Amino acid sequence: MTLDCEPFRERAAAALLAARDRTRTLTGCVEDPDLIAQHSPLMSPLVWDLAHIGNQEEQWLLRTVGGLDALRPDIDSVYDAFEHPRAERPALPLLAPAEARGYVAEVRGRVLDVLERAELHGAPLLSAGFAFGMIAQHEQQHDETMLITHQLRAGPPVLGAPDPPAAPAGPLPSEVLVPGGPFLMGTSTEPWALDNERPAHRRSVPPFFLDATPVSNGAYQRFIDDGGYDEARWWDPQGWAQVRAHRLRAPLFWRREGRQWLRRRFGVTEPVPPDEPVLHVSWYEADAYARWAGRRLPTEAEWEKAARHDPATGRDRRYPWGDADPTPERANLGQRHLRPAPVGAYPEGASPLGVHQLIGDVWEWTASDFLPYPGFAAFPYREYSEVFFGSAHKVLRGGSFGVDPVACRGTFRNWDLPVRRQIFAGFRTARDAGPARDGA
Ligand code: AVJ
Ligand code: FE
Repeated sequence: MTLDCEPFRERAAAALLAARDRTRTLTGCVEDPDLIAQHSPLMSPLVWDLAHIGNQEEQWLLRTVGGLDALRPDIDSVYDAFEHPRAERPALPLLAPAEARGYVAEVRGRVLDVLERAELHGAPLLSAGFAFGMIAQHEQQHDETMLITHQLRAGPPVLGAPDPPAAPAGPLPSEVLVPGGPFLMGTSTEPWALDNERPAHRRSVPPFFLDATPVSNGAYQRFIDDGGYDEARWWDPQGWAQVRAHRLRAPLFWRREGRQWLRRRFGVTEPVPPDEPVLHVSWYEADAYARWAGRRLPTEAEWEKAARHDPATGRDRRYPWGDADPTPERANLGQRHLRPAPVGAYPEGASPLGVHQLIGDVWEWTASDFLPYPGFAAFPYREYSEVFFGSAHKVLRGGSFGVDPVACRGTFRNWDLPVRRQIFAGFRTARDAGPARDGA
């Protein structure tokens, strides 16, 4: 069978271009000193991310796929994320901003030549343009990382975006019953799915209730007002230790002024909007809130079943709304807005059962550790997923306003340490639907 490469070639070129436009926005909106500076020990200097994007692209698309000689083998080690933790990166001999820009542009020019003549079938690395899709996703992931750096950066705002849509009038049910039984988790067919999303496999979950929307700031504030941060009983012991060590009282970037909570968002301070999904909470804060509410975090399998399974047809789809790609009407993705939308603002993105905003707005912490699926095979490199498997990292699902659609789908798995608060993470809660709790 001859596969038609052309649609994939076009899709790959468009995805690489979109990523680069965004990288240019994120690195072009500040002066050079702000690119070199480290705005938080948690993050790299922006200019490290920039050249790292180019270096990964060079290694995979020019050397491995294109079979070309290395352009800058001398900088591989500087931009190897495993050799140098983020806190140490400012001290490395980094390319200066102008050099870094020249480097990524030169790599990209050659990559487009490689893409022009590549056969996008056969070898798994090239099949459906996978390697190009992987590199576009990698750049977009670093774009989200750079957006986090911007959020941590002090000073006046440099990024702008229109407000997201408002929520339509009328309340939503607070929770939705997801019937128990099997579904297909993960994928073996999504062309650009990364190794940890594979392979598709049957899973069964007991019936459960899931929040119809992410937990809002208003709801989270009730936990704060009820003394949530003062009572050990709501907290995982490690989370309680973090609360005590850092005297946590509220999500990151929140500040109390008199009776009001304010928060800083990309250089602007504003009252905390009660109807927006809560953002910048750790897994421990999400877990504590859920326990306080008499609930729990959903498992990763529960989240994916709610996001992909259509009980009416028994099919498992790519997104809550079906198989079609995300649009601005369905989900808040891609830094189109610089904040999550109010809960309920994306009725067109809801699942058949009426679960809203599973995709976009905020990454959602799940109860689950980041583990391989049965039949997992590292591809194309162990350092993307495999070295992170284990109990240290918790899985996040669904994607934030800061992730591009190319790196977000019903099967996509993100992960981070449970103490992390600077990422664009919120959560929703669940409860068992066993007969004992029915109607409780
Ligand atoms: C999947 C988002 C956790 O940013 O550390 C970027 C993605 N991997 N470069 C990260 C990634 C290599 C990764 N996350
Ligand atoms: Fe990377």
